[in-house]
Amino acid sequence: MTTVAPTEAKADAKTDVYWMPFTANRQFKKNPRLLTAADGMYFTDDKGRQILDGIAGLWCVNAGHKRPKIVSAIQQQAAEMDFAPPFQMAHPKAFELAERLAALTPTGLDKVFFTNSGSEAVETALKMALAYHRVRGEGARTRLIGRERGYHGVNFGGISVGGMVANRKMFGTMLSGVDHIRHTHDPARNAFSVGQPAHGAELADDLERLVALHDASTIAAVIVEPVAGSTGVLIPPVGYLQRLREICDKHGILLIFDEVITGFGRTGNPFAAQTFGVTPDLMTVAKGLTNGCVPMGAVFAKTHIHDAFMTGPEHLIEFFHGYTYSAHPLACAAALGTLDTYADEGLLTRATEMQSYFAEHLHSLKGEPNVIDIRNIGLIGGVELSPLPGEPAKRAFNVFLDCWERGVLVRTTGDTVALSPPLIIERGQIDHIIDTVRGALHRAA
Ligand code: PXG
Ligand code: PLP
Repeated sequence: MTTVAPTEAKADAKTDVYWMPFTANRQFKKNPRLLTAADGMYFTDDKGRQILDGIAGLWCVNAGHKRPKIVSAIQQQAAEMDFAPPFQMAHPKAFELAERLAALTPTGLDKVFFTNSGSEAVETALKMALAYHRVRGEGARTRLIGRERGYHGVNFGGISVGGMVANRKMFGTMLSGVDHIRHTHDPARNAFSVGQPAHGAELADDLERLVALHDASTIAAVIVEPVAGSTGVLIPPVGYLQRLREICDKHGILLIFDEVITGFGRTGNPFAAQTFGVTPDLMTVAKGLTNGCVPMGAVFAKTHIHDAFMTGPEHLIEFFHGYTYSAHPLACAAALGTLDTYADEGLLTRATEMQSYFAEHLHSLKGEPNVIDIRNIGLIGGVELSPLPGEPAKRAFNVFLDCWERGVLVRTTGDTVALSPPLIIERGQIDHIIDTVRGALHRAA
């Protein structure tokens, strides 16, 4: 092994070894976009430019960057105890965090299981649902239902219930016994809706179609994102989630909300379940749980689901599942620092105050070149563009590159430009993001 001084290594950095995730590697490496520092609403790039963060990193840095309480919590924890085994052992911060979180969740979601990402939270929730039915003597309920256009991370369970074709088509048969209800995107009726679209509650009845096909006695759970993020910001129609809840209750099917993006203030309440007034049986989170600072995810379960496992001999493990890094001390410390920061600044409800300003400015993009729909809720926005003929996703990507050149970070998925700024955003920064996108739309026309 050769040793190189850090400065030399930096100057020499090559880009060919690192195989980047969800990235056009060859294109990126011709002209890398490198971030080297972050503070508040801004990144700094390797050329010293300030980049306004319009997407909270990747929907995760909800309190903004480099927040002092989070930084010091992580620093102190690293110096105090690096690791504690999570199986048959624990450390105090894991219990403290679980309790603090349960105080924020909708009533009844009072048990917390820790993971290291949203993808792992999804796998955990799906396994919990299957095992729950089995321990209650309904082991025939093995079927999992997702939704077209859903994103539930990249592990095998998540892509099986997920509904984005590019994330699925390369990977064989995935889990068996999975089916999907229809997505809710209906631009013919709902284009340019401000907030929740009026039409489409009846799309939840598609679950009845699958019940008629498979029989409820074979179905364990339905998983949906309350607001679909990765697929391009799809807001649930008025009444849709309520209807899904009713159908699940009628048939004894567990309802799982994947709140990896919507959790921790994104829609104006701690969780989207509260914004929409519908409580799931299981809820997955990640991202904003630690403000993106240390990887961590979690599953919240209703007490009766947890309690159903607590029946056999007391010395036996009740749920054969867990990760080496479940409730990692650094992650717990970061999450506690994050919850303190959210509480100090009222961030978990701040999107409620900002959303009308955000919506008004976002929707001012209506009529700009190639804008075919605009969608919003809380501090999430999606601007859908008509694709360049024969080149899907390229127009939006050109908008992304143009904004980057002008110092604003947005995100694109397909031909939708997505915005999800840190919840600390000020009005002037909203103006700046929207004006930059507006200019980019003209240049990409
Ligand atoms: N569920 C949902 C609803 C998500 O949005 C995951 C699970 C997976 O989380 P991890 O931590 O394993 O990545 C996510 C993640 C995008 C984008 O561009 C969104 C996510 C991840 C990467 C990109 O929209 N969401
Ligand atoms: N692979 C091997 C060989 C392992 O020993 C382990 C954990 O002990 C894993 C995978 C799972 O790793 P993790 O618990 O970090 O998810």
